[in-house]
Amino acid sequence: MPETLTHVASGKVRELFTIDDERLLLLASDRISTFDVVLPTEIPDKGRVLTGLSAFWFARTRDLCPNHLLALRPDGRSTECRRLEMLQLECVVRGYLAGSGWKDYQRTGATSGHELPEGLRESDRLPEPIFTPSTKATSGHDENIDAEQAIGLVGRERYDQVERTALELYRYASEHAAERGILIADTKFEFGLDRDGALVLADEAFTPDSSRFWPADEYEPGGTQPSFDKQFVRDYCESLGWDKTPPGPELPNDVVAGTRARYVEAFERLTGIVFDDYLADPEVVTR
Ligand code: Q0N
Repeated sequence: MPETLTHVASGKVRELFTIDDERLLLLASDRISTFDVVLPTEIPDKGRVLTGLSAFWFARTRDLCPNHLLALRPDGRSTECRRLEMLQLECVVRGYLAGSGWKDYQRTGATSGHELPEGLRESDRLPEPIFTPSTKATSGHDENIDAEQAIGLVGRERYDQVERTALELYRYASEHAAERGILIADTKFEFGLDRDGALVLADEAFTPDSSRFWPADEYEPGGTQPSFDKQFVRDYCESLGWDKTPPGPELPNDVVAGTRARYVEAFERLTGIVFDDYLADPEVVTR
């Protein structure tokens, strides 16, 4: 008999279902978004790449922080997760100055209350990684907030624990990735609490959808950097002169194939595992 699952939440490219009182099923689709718009064309195996990468990082960071992953299903794109009480905070760590961090800095010289040195250029590496929490926007963009505002949402002790944990996770993964030619410019985590009030890493971890991945060999601060995974899609969309409002354009086969190859390349570089071996047995990433 097929399972009957109740839908609990949808993101742009992922969905969450209830399995029972304690477990959720997180399903990663092959949909891709660019300029905040989900495109009508899918990237084959993108959901499997992201699921495998998350499971890889969860397995390797268990000692830094427990996580919600209970089981990786044989399809390679769905995972059973512990149901948690989620913290109402987007936990962002930045090692480089990009996106909203760069925008904040240009306006104010700071981001999320971190005063930064003068004269930084777009995409510069920061003197040290910083924790820049934001609100969970129900519509539109998350808004960067400072420590005081974040403490108002989760309390001081929890804030200190989340900041410390997020920075440790980022240091571990960014060093691992940099040794393999990928810069993790920034990354977003979601944390929850289990029944005992223990902090648990949830959602996805260090995927190209939750992070900015840059090819290290093309890194050139002083402007925007090419995206490791989505650059072909962005370039193609720019070439059309599309106004970046929905609906997005269909992607031609060569852009789909090139983009799929980049996702697979990120997976293989970061995990050291051949992607076909993951497809044959997803558990290889957790061993
Ligand atoms: C949860 N989100 C974020 C689309 C929606 N382990 C968990 N327990 C309870 N709630 C959540 C999780 C997780 N992960 C996370 N919403 C609920 C929104 N996204 C997540 C991906 O799917």
